[in-house]
Amino acid sequence: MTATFEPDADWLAYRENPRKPAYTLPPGAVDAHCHVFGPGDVFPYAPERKYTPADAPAGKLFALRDFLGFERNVIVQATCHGADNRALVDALRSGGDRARGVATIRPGVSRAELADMHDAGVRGVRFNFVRRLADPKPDEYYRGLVEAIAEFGWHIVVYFEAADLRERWNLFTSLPTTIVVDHAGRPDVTQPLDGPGFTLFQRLLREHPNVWAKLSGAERLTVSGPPGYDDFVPFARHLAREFPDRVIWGTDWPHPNMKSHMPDEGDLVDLLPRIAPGEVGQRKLLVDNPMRLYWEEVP
Ligand code: 0GY
Repeated sequence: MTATFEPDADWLAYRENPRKPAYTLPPGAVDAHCHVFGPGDVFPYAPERKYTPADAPAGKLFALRDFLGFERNVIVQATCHGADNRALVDALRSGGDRARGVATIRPGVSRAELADMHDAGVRGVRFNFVRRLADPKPDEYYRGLVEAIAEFGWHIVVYFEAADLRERWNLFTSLPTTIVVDHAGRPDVTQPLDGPGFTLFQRLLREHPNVWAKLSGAERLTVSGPPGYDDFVPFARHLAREFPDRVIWGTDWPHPNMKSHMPDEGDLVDLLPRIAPGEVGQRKLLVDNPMRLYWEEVP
């Protein structure tokens, strides 16, 4: 019997018809943060999930990629699939060399499973510290997983609330791989750039050259709202200017758990020339950096 799933009552579905962005993406641009959900009757959602989404299958993601003008995707395993990476691997295999992935793994994962995911295009694992999405674990839990992936040369993606950075500082600053922080470390955009939260996050990047930032999440972090997301842009622009070789960007399609509004990806893409003014910075953000991280061969 196949499982059927009803999305959460307050679930906002992605837009079927986003507008065409005014900004033309550079050739080879990578959408370096997006997800696939299900479809649930083929790839069931995890029993331990904290939300049930509407399906958002790979075919829709690749159609959006082409419509917006991206060349490639980095698909990040979403927490609603737990550590069952089958939907991700299926999407990666159908995306071919134009897709790479970030998986979720648990202790006990076998070498054969990791090798199969590597073959499909997985190049990293994600540690999620956001409590409404995943139950927190002690640091040792994550250190064990780091050992498991060492031979594959994968990096680690971390997702946390800005207020929790201090608590995990020792873990993050002792990991031996590249660390990519989701959604610019989730700054409080009502605070100034030199407020304590964002200052600590910048210190993480300044003192640790293996730490990168994803400049995504405008729609999640904004208070001022669409289409301009004017309060988020200065935070992303600051990071793009200070750390031009360690920033990447993604649409975050299909925008899980958005409650205030469902963004138009045309608006999100049109933030890019404001986040990274100038051709060189835009190429680094959208092409060179993600290509280095996800498409260069690792040992
Ligand atoms: C995101 C953000 C969220 C959800 C997830 O894996 C997930 O479920 O990452 C969120 O709710 O903030 O990056 O998609």
